[in-house]
Amino acid sequence: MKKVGIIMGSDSDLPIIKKATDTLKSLGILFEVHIYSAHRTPVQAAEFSKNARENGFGVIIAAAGMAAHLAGAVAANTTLPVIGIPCKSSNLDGIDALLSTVQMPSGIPVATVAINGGVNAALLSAQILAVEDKEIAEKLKAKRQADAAKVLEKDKNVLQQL
Ligand code: RP5
Repeated sequence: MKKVGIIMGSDSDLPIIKKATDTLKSLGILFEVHIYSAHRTPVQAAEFSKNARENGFGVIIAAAGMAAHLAGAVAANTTLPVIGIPCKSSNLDGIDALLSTVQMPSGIPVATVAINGGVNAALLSAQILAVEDKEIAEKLKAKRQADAAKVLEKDKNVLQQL
């Protein structure tokens, strides 16, 4: 099974990454996590990205806040799919990171999830791996069915709450 590489720009992004790793664990997907910053440790971020494919990764999640250039910098150094998580870590409530992450110029794409979207970043990475991995595809299908069942249960009970 290919692994998911997870990079965050700072340990202050950890609560968002935890949502992603919990989701990947629930699906039995292997991952590796690093704190590599595009501006504080750019060499390590680039080296990880350049070697990611030969090191067994199938997709990379990159989470950063403020002037968030980590996902783009990672994507510049690999042709693996890169998912950017814009993190809310400034007075601008994550809008700064959202625009920085999503507005990649043509040629180097970053698939951007919602601000602090750790769960969806993990699910999207699972869906990318599931293109070639039937076991992951089955687990994703089962999760959707379980999630739908929970909503239908709430639907049954909603009237009693009003
Ligand atoms: C970004 O700047 C990080 O991804 C983090 O979201 C933000 C603030 O970093 P710290 O000053 O908390 O280390 O590089």
